[in-house]
Amino acid sequence: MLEIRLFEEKVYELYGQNLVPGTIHLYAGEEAVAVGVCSNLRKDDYIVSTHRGHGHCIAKGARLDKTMAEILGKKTGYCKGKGGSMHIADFSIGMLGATAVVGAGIPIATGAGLSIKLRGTDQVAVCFFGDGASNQGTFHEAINLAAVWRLPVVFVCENNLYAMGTRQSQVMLIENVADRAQAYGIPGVIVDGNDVLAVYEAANDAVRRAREGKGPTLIECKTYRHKGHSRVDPATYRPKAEAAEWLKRDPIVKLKTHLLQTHTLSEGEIKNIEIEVTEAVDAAVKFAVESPYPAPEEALEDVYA
Ligand SMILES: Cc1ncc(C[n+]2csc(CCOP(=O)(O)OP(=O)(O)O)c2C)c(N)n1
Ligand SMILES: [Mg+2]
Repeated sequence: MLEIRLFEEKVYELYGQNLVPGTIHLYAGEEAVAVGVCSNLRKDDYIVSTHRGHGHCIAKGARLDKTMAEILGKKTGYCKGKGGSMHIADFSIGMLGATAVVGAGIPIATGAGLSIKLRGTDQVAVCFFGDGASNQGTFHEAINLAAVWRLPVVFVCENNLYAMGTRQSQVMLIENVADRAQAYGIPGVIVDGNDVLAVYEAANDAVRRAREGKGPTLIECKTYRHKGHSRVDPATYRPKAEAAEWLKRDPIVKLKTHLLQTHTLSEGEIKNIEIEVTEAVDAAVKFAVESPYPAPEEALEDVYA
């Protein structure tokens, strides 16, 4: 979680230095979702991400340096610098891709689930998406098919209360996205998305069910993004008291407190983790900044297979 947090802080800094082409959507504040879920996955399991995907990549085992290089549009990035922040994919770790099209990843996860079933393996496909995406037609179609065919898919809704500047209550008359699971006859689970251990437990049950051939689960993680929707959005549409309340529930502080209180880790051990992670992120930034851009004549390479 700390790797993701410090990575995102660097992305924000580099964006301010005009080193990031396009836009960015930071995952800071939502780290417990990606980490709690992906800690249950094997390398050969699949995930499908969103426009807010850096944290999903890192949690699934992507390298920090190649991820940062891709975000900076460098040749050494996961997609040779031609995808950028919203198009990072690495099939070798089961990261099927981020997508800029809201809701588009949900049927891709169902497709991955169908592929697993047809090949007869015990892999699992996990789909991350937002509260906003849950109002797209793709959500309903893809979950219904996955339910009917009992596909090994875990649908993970990251409900951060907003879709850009639109509050969930303006576009949904229900409070819980998980309640929609009933309509497809699958379990719907609500979990504190800022509590990594709670997310881990919920995902553990869902992944086991999927591997055992019992079909999909919809998990709704209640969370909050620390920054605005994208770029330098100051998020003035969010009530100050609401933001302050959620900032107090920082998932990293929450876990740190738990680890100290249970004497799982000492202050010194936590400090060492912080130093180690800071160095790893700094090294990734150095690698990315110093890497070359792809040459103009490479523009059409890899476009057609
Ligand atoms: C099909 C589609 N419609 C609209 C947009 C513009 N758009 C980009 S992100 C976003 C909000 C998505 O909200 P949510 O699914 O809750 O994810 P979050 O950004 O909160 O993580 C919208 C409307 C888009 N990229 N694609
Ligand atoms: Mg949202």
